[in-house]
Amino acid sequence: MHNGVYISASLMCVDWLKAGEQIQELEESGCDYLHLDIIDGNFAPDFTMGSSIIDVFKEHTSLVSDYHLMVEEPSRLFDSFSITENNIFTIHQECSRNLHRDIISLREKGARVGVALSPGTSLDTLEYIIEDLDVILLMTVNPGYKGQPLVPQAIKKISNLKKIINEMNLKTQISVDGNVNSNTIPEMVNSGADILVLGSSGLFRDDISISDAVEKIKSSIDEGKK
Ligand code: S6P
Ligand code: MG
Repeated sequence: MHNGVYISASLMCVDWLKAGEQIQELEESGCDYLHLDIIDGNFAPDFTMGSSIIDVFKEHTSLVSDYHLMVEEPSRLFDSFSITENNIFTIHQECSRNLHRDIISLREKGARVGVALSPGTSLDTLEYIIEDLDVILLMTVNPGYKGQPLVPQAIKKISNLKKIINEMNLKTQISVDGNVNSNTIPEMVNSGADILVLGSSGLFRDDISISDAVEKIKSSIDEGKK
């Protein structure tokens, strides 16, 4: 955690041929979470990784798992993942036919429960479940790929959600995912983001090392907190 903000590194943006080294660098640089994107080729295009790959990484890192399931009817997969204490497990509002039931099942498994909203989904859809959530993940790009441009309206959504959380006196954290980097972090943090999901634009870059990128991220967080 840096200045009250958590850094979650998106595994789908790692250089797979150097994955071990890069994960060690993430740990040494002070990242908090390993963000695990699971995509089913249906709710969102393409595929990423399944439990067998994820479990290998889990065994070899001290970073806490931050699951992000972009799959239809996610409850089909709850038993496939080895959820351990303090793991964040996030499912999409748009994907679950019985969202409240899914939230309760995840809590029974010991997860910190998250619900994600795609850019086009209104905050109103959370009205009757918000009190049951530890994390709300706001997608700031459309689910599916790394390297996409920011959906600009998503910034306003962060501050609107923060207002609701404060008015209801909740401890729910706001996570932001998509095009999170030095250009966007100050405004995201200033609007109320608590967890930053870092991918190709902010953390896994060709021009600077992971540790230099983390330093840049930390100073962008400080700028947003001023
Ligand atoms: C996208 C996924 C994300 C990406 C991350 C990419 O569907 O949920 O977690 O991995 O957003 O970051 P960037 O900086 O390439 O947009
Ligand atoms: Mg994600």
